[in-house]
Amino acid sequence: MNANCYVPGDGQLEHAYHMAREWYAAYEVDTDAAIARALEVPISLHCWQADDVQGLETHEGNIDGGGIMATGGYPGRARNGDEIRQDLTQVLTLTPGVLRANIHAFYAETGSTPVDRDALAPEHFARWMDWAAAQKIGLDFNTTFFAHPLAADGYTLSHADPAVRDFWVAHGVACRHIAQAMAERLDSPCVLNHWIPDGAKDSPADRWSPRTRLVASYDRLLAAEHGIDRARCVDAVESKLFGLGSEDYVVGSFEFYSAFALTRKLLLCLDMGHFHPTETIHDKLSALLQFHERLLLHVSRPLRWDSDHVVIFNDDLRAVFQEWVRGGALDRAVVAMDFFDASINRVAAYVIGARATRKALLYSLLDPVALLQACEQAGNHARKLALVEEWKTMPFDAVWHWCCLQAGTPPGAAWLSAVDAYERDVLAKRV
Ligand code: RNT
Ligand code: ZN
Repeated sequence: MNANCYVPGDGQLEHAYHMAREWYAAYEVDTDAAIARALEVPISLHCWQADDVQGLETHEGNIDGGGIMATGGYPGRARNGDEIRQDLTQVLTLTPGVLRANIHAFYAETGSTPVDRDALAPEHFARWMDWAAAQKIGLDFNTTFFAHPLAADGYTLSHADPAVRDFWVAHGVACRHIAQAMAERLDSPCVLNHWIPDGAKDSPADRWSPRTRLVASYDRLLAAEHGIDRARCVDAVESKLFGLGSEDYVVGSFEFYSAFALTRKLLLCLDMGHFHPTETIHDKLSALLQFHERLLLHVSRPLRWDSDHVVIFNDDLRAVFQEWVRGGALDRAVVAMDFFDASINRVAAYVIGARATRKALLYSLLDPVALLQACEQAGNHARKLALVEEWKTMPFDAVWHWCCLQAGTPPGAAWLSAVDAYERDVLAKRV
């Protein structure tokens, strides 16, 4: 197939855009403004799609992954930090708009000397920071409370053994210093997300003590005495409904963290896969944002369970961003991706997910909010519904292609040629 066959030439795309712009303008929607705004919102690219959430530590034997599991054996998995960065660099060139990179603590590069999680320091992320500086992007960070012998029985910060809790509190504090260093070096606040796997497979007789201990551990981890500047290191906490091996009880549940984040002024993280299978998160935004200043979003795609499928431009994603836009609250959204698929080209997986996220942002910014809300206020619900329906077939693709071109990235599916070449020249050689 001809590499250029995926899209028409730029002249035709421009023509199509001008027609689309007029069409939207008839409904008082400014497509130029929507494109500019959509490109501004940072999307944080998770480093863990490149290597199937393996991390860069070396462990003896099998280590429990805390219920996180990438399935599939497609060739080309990144095997070290350089390969992950090489893959992410490729993704940056194919995804329009402002991007960041999101690093997990177990992607530390400590040379030949293993450094345990409680002793990690900014120097172990020097290569990540140098790379981000060269790419002119910011970094976000994550504590890694899984894939470690001290997490093997399924409890970390809420563990019954104080020595285990101490270790993980020390890990959290170490990560806060690292996040602060990343923020300083790159001159951009670093979101530090905390997710723990803690929970029980079946019928715990005591649901109370682990939660009480979890509050105490986090309070130690977040204590002022660590001297962390919270404008630089922005701590976030991520809730979950269940995990593999914690089906019955998760200590850090949604209720736990929504109250905890509010009382400690933390960012609450909503992962799209961390709710009941038919429960979507868009309706939660207007409720939570009455009380929370901002929310962190883990853009993911649960298929029947928290399966972390590659994100696509589907109803759920559109509904989430539409809510933010309709509430005039897009500046209160912090957007990060969280999915992993080892069964397809991993770089393509990144590009599909990141472009779908940007596309959903753009789509939401083209929403005729004022018109829809006016119909609703006037009691004309049929008109509102008709417009909602009409919107599904507006010439959105012309605006999206133009958005890609404005950002200097390939329109349409033209990015596939670059990924094909990258697979041939780089990924296929990783054996
Ligand atoms: C796990 C959480 C968490 C992880 C990453 C790797 O269920 O979603 O965000 O996916 O920290
Ligand atoms: Zn997540």
